[in-house]
Amino acid sequence: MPDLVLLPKPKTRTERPRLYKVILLNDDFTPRDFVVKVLKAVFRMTEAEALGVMLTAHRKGACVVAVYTQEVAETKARQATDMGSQAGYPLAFTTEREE
Ligand code: NFA
Repeated sequence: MPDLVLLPKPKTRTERPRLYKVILLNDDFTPRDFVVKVLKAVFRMTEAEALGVMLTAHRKGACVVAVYTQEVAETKARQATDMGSQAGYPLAFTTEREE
């Protein structure tokens, strides 16, 4: 019996996870400072970052907030949308798969 048998190295491929964008949608009712508060709380943004994202959504209709794996993106979009609902606002975040 040989002491050592060299086996072929298995060819594994580690695929990168698909990423999902969280998108903030503009509406006519949610106060600007409330949107900023939610962005800071859920997405750990600074005041300046949150203000920039809020203003872009306000002007253009929507703005990408951040990119995560599917589970994290969907959870954060739900948490942020829920904060608006709880306060009586139609604030909405959606997720979209990246190309
Ligand atoms: N358009 C809202 C307002 O003028 C602010 C807003 C910005 C709401 C971005 C939702 C998203 N009060």
